[in-house]
Amino acid sequence: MDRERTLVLIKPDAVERNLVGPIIKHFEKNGIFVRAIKMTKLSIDKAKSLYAEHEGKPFYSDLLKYITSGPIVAVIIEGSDSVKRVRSLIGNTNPEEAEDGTIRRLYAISKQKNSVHASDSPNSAAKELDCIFNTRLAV
Ligand code: 3AN
Repeated sequence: MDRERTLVLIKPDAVERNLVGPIIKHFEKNGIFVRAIKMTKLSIDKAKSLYAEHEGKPFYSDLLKYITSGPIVAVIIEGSDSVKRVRSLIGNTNPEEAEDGTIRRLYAISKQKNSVHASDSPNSAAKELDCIFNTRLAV
């Protein structure tokens, strides 16, 4: 699909360390197109909806605390095969296992403070974009 959309979140650890510019630049220099951007702070309800699949896991409550701890930057990406391309640019969840040159390898601190989120399928992208940007109504 030519204009496939996906969601990227630049997480609190990266916003706090002034990494919004470098992360967006990393996408753009790899041919990824930004369609919309907003800075926001996730409510606990939105965080629960975003991370519903992790409910019950040992790191779940820390994850909710962390992702709601400060501002994030939410980005709509649009372009051919964007879900896969963006996932490959961000790298493995664990920065120590992420390939050289990926965003998480370059900037992430830990598995939890791993600087960026990106939707893992077109289906999750649709749900997550709606959760953060109300895309059923706008954009
Ligand atoms: P990804 O973001 O690479 O798709 P998921 O969906 O497995 O990874 O995990 C969602 C988020 O939960 C991660 N980005 C990370 O912040 C957190 N997380 C995942 N696994 C762990 C873990 N073992 N310990 C702490 N946090 C974790």
